[in-house]
This record gives sequence, structure tokens and C-alpha cells, in this order.
Amino acid sequence: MAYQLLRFALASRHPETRMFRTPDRLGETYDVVVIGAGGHGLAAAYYLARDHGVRKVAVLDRGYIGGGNTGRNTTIIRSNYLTPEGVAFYDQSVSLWQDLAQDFDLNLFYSTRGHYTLAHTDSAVRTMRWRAEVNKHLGVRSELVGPEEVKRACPRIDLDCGGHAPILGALFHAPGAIARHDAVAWGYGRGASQRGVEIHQQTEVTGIDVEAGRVKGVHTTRGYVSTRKVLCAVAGFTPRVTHMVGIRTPIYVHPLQAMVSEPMKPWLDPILVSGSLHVYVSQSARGELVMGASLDPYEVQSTRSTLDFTEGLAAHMLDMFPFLSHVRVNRQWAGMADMTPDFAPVMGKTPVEGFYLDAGWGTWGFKATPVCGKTMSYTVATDRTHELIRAFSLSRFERYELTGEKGAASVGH
Ligand code: PYC
Repeated sequence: MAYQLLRFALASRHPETRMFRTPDRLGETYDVVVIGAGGHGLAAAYYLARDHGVRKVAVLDRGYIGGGNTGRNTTIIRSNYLTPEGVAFYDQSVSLWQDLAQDFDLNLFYSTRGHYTLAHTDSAVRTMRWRAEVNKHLGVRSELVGPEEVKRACPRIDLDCGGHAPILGALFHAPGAIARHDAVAWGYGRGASQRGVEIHQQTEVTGIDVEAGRVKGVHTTRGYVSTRKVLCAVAGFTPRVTHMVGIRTPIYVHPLQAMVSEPMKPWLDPILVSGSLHVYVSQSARGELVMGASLDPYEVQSTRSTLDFTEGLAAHMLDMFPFLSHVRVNRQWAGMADMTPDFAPVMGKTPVEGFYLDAGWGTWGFKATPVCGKTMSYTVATDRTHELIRAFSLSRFERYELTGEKGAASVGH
């Protein structure tokens, strides 16, 4: 490694190509247009090209790759869900994650930490037990543990939480992990670009032509392209895009904020989540505490940050870790979360032929990036719904067959 680095540093011409090509012009026609160059859109484009031989694909983004929720989340990866459909889906994602760095030949800083969802009330303990049993039944490693195990894994925690919310137990999920979020978008972007996919940044979709119930083309700020298939993977912008094809969804958009502390020496190995205190936290490879809370309590399409959020989250962090009282917050930011009534995503075909949705990712989308790419590329390429996403169809809301995952959301919303 040292030799490689030295050779690279001394080379007169840098042999590394750019991560992805940026074509000058938008083409006139594509087999598939993907709206949204976040992890999900790029992953779908990557697997469309790699697994299905569909290479005439354009990925369009009004901003830059990974600039939406891919680059704004707190990077937690887990599969300890509540419904059998959710567990099977996210478990497949965790398996894909584990091979992704090798697949890309790119370091994603994937780090398995173990994930504790703390229970502060009897009813939370019951839900954790329920999740543990569903997980075990489906071969996913989860178990209910007592407070002493939480203390062993995280000696700096105050189990009493300042007397506000004593910890009664936790759901421990050994495969829980974190990863470098930008690198995931770059890895998928590079792999897709190498296979002929075009990535067009700063190219906003302004309209979608639908004739006789099927997609015909896409209007953008850089011209019109004709296509018979459009995949919408735009996180908090979903209602704006579905409006263009006349589809209604029950998705509503709330901001979700996060923040990081100044770097510290490593002291927090696992990922901790507290539903009652509305906190999730892990320590990154850089030593920063990466922290988030629940959604902002009002529907608004904005990525502004608020002091309210910082104060509220800091107070709850101090309940668990009073020794942090002198640690500074370095940055804060927000994303826009596509919330659904049952806290499960909306994926697959829609009433408009050729228009596919990868949406409703609320506060749970990053971990699903690889499996979304796999299942959506299959669905778009074959026009058949992938088995793993049947429970997430848009039509479930008409059939009143919801996939209730609220009890497995990272914090109470
Ligand atoms: O679903 O694990 C999760 C999560 C963590 C932060 C926000 N959501």
C-alpha cells in the first residue's frame, strides 16, 4: 500500500480516471431515465447495466451526485425490522453491503459495530422482544439484552439517563454497521459510468410526458429526452415528481436534522438508539459523534437547520452521557424525509405504465441502498415486481394492506 501511494504521488500523470464521465450533451433518447443521482438511483442504474445489460440509461439530478439524503443521513445499516417482509428485505441489503467495497474496489469504510436499541419502558421491552423473535425466526441475529450488557458494551453510559428514563434493556443486533455515505454514491456512480450509464448533474426534470397511460419522455432544464421508462428515486422530492404524472401517494415530507460533534478519541464502539430520548448516535472513523433525532414536527420542504434541534438533541445526549457536557457541536444539517403512514417504503410499478417508484424512504433509506438498486433494476428491466418488494407496492394503500414498520423506526416520530 505504501509503495502504491508513493508511486501515485510521484507519477507525472495521475493514472486514476475521474470517478465518472460527464457527457457534454444530454442524448435524445434513452431506454431508462432515472431521476435522482443519490445512492438509490445510481445503484439501480449500476445493476441495470451490470445485471440486465440495460446500458442506455441516463441518471438526472437537479444538484450533484449524493447531494440529497445520501449525503445527509447518519449512515446506520441494520436489518432488525418488525415485519417479516421488512426483515427479509433489509437482511438482503446487509448481505449486499458486506461485499460492496470489494465489488467496487473502493473503500466504503464499512464498519460492523453492533446496534443497541435501548428500551426505557415496559412496552418498549415488549416491542424489542417481539422484534428479536421475528428476526431470529428469519435468521437475523438479534436478541433482547439487559442493562448490564448495555453497560458492558458502552461503559460511559449513564444507565439511569439522569433519572429521566432508566434503561431497562435493549435489542442487540450484532450486524449493525456504519459506512461512508459519499463513497457509496461514488462507487455506484463510477461502476455505472464504466458500464455506459450517463450521469447528468444540474439537470432538473421539469415535466414528464404521459400519453394513453404510459410514459413517453421527460422535459428537463437541458432539453427533452424521449424514453419509455422512468424511475423516480428522489427522496424528499417525490410528491413533486409524482404530480408530473398525475399520481397521488400518501407521502408527506418532513425535515430530518442531524449533527456531528468535534472529533474525540474513540470511546463509543456500538451504535446506540433510544426511542424514548429520540437519539441515535455512533462514532465515526474520524472520531466525530454522528447524531440524529426524530423528524421536525411539521410538514415543510426545506433543508434548513434550527437551534431548537441542537438544543433538544444535546440535552438528550447529556441524559445518556453527562461527561460530554464540554464537547462542541461542529456542524448540523438537514434532509427531507418522504414519510409514509406505515413507515415502509413505496416501491415498484405504478398505475402509469413505464413509471416506477423508489420512494417513501422516510428516515430509513440509506441502509436499503444496495437492495433497492437490485430490486428496482429487476423491476424496471423486466417490468415484473421483484419478490422482495411486493409488500411495498403503492397499491397497498388502496387495499388497506399496510406493512406496519413504525415499531422498528430508529426513534419515535
Ligand atoms: O433506520 O436505522 C435507522 C435510522 C437511523 C437514523 C435514522 N434512521
